[in-house]
Formats: sequence, C-alpha cells, structure tokens
Amino acid sequence: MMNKINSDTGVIIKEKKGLYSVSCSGKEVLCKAGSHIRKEGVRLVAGDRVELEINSDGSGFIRSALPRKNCLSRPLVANIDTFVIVTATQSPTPYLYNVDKLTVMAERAGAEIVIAVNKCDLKDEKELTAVYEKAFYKCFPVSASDGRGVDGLRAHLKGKTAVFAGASGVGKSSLLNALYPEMQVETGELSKKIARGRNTTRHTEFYSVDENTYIADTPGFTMLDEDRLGIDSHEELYMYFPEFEEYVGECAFRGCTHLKEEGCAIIEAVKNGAVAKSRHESFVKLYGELKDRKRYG
Ligand SMILES: Nc1nc2c(ncn2[C@@H]2O[C@H](COP(=O)(O)OP(=O)(O)O)[C@@H](O)[C@H]2O)c(=O)[nH]1
Ligand SMILES: [Mg+2]
Ligand SMILES: [Zn+2]
Repeated sequence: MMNKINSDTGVIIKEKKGLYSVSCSGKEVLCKAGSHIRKEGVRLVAGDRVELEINSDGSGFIRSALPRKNCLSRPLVANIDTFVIVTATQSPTPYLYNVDKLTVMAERAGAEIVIAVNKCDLKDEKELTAVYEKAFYKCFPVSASDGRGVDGLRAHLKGKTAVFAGASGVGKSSLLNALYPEMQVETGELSKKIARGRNTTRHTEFYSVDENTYIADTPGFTMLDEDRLGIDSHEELYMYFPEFEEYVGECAFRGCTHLKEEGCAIIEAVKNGAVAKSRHESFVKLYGELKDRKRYG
C-alpha cells in the first residue's frame, strides 16, 4: 500500500480509457477514479472539479467530484464559463444558422457567450458584429494571421474555463495558437483528417494556460443536431434568444409564437432593426425543427 502524501483539488483536463489527467497546483497528475465513484456510476468529464489524493509515486486518485456549474453534451465538458463561438468573415462563408444553434446550446447551459470574428484580414467584420452585438454578445474581431484583436481576447479569457467551437475551417485552431503559442494545436488539412478519423472517440481536452485558465479546442460541429441542444420543447426556444426578452410581453396576442403573427413585437423589432433578421430566421427554422422532432422523434 502506497502512502498518500497529499490531498488537494484539481480540474480534470482530459480522460482516456478511465485514466484522468488532473491539473492540480500547476502540475498534471494522472489519476484513477476512486472505487466509490465507479460504483456510484458518476461519469467524470473534462472540466470537472475534483478532490484527489496524490500518492508518493506522483500518481493520484479521485476521491470525489465537486458540484457542477453546468455540463454540455457535445462537446462533453463541465463547468464552462465562456463559450467562444468562432466564425470567419469569409472562407468559409458564415453560416449563421449553425452559429445560432451554438448560441442556443450555450444559453441553455448558462455559459457566457462571446463571438470571435476571425479572418478580419480578409474582410471587414462589421456585418457580423452588428448581428451579435444586438444580441448582447461581446464580439472580438480577430485575425489569427496578423494577430489583431488577439491580446484583447486573451485578456478576456484569463481566469476562465472556455471552449472554442465553430465550423471547420474558420480558424479555431489557428486562433488558439495565436492566443497560446505553447498550446501547439494542429491546424489546417491535417487536423481535419485527424478529427474525421477519430470522430467517434475523440474526447475534448483542456489546455491549462495557468492555474485558473483552461481552454479547449473542438473539431467542429458535425454532430450538432437538435437533440444535442438540451432544449425540451420548441415552446421554450425564445428564452434562449436574449434580444427577444424585452419584446415577448408586448405581442398583440397572448400565446404568440413569434413566427409570423400580426402584431408580434419581435417581428416589429426585426422590421425596425433592433433585432437582426438572421437571428429571427434562425429562431423560425430551429423552432420548426424542434417541433418536428417532438412530433416524429
Ligand atoms: N487569412 C486568414 N487565414 C486564416 C486565419 N485563421 C486561420 N486561417 C487559415 O484557415 C485555415 C483553417 O484554419 P484552422 O485553424 O485549421 O481552422 P479550424 O478548422 O477552425 O480549426 C488554415 O488554412 C489557416 O491557415 C486568419 O485569421 N486569416
Ligand atoms: Mg481545428
Ligand atoms: Zn410575438
């Protein structure tokens, strides 16, 4: 029996075949889960805060998991402070419906949302920031290529646990390398191949920037179907569009679905420019998909 020399708390930064890497006092400790955790069937995920004991040989075991602030299912991560949605000004052309599905998922989880508009060296960011600033999301125009905006985003993420998400090719991995050169994320075609080959097994892992800052890349959102958003019903969807909130009580009819009714205050707000048209279009489309899923799913 090994001596337990130390007990401490840490953050799970990755899991592989039942072994957990836990970041603890600036060090990475490889841990097994304690038997009672396994017996209770607790599923530990990246981002979980845990209590661990460190053996004299430097290995550890996880005694318990602390309560979670939130938990996402795709990617499977816990305790996310900030969800960074990366989109490019062009190449690829922004597909706002997918961006909006991500905002809905993150709103549902209760994470702060920021929009990183990358590739500002190729095209002006104003069109995109205009849409998301109306939704009260902080926007960071950045370029992984020329470095603009990178310091501001890094400062914002300090002390937070953050996940980067967005379509393949928008520059998530490049942006992470610009933010944290030591992270050395694979970019471009190679990383796409890796992501595809490992699609079913790849786990999200955090990079520990410092003791309080944890950042994860994700391979894109190929599996972002409606089931993964965590929403129970199309009727609650409007709650995850923060810019709708001040209008929902103002519609002419009680029970307004905000899809196309006469006298809908949200549609009025779209007409006068207070709410972005593309956001309302995403709402209508996602509402339809959630409703169909309920009917047929
Ligand atoms: N012009 C320009 N190209 C970029 C920028 N960021 C990334 N790229 C390029 O976009 C491609 C995809 O980048 P990558 O980081 O792999 O995207 P990911 O799939 O979102 O991780 C690569 O060829 C990068 O060199 C940028 O800010 N400006
Ligand atoms: Mg990538
Ligand atoms: Zn309405």
